[in-house]
Amino acid sequence: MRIRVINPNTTESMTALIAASARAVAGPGTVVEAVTPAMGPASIESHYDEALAVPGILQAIASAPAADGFVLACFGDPGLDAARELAAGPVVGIAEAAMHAATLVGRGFSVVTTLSRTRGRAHDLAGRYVGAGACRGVHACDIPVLDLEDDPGVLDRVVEVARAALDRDDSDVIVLGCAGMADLCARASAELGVPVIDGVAAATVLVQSLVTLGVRTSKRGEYAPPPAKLYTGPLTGFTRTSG
Ligand code: 5HY
Repeated sequence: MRIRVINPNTTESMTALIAASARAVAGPGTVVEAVTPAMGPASIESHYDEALAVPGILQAIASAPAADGFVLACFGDPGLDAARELAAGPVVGIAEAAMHAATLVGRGFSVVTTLSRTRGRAHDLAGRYVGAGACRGVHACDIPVLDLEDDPGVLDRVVEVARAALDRDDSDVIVLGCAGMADLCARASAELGVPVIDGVAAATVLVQSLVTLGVRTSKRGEYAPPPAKLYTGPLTGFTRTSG
């Protein structure tokens, strides 16, 4: 099977980190194709960034008709519903996958994310995916997304925030709130002594399982292909001639 893993921001080095995490859990016969959109924000840290990441994501979906499934590798799960309308195969966001996985291995999880301003989005997604009760808290380490790669103290900082979160939230699982934290997962879990969930790996495994189950996104209702429609200006290329 072929899984296209989309990094919704345009930073290639982050796509490489995401690819390594996805390939580490891909089964024999699963080809992981990690891609960087042709347009969008260098990182996603606001609603504005998220909104403007969506056209690049949809282009990356539309240009892979042969892919069996897709992973949206940004913790805000930007454009998830639109991507499900467009794609035939399953589309899973890393926040969605990580939160579901966390509920399978503990009673309550805490999210450790990058900037404080992204916490609201994580809470909203938790409410949608697993019910507000499962997510006991969302905590920021206040490290910008693109600094995660070169900041030598990032692991210590994430572990420090996670340890405080476990105590404060009385939680027993940590969810990493950014694709750029994927490479910290095993070391953080070893230091904390609790499950730590990397959404990139969790989403890759979930898509792989759905494809193996032979299930795809239902096209009966809300996720039916978008209707034919004219788009203008810079979005002309998104014009749809048939539903
Ligand atoms: C992510 N931003 O996973 C999110 C994390 C965040 O560019 N990739 C990004 O802070 O919301």
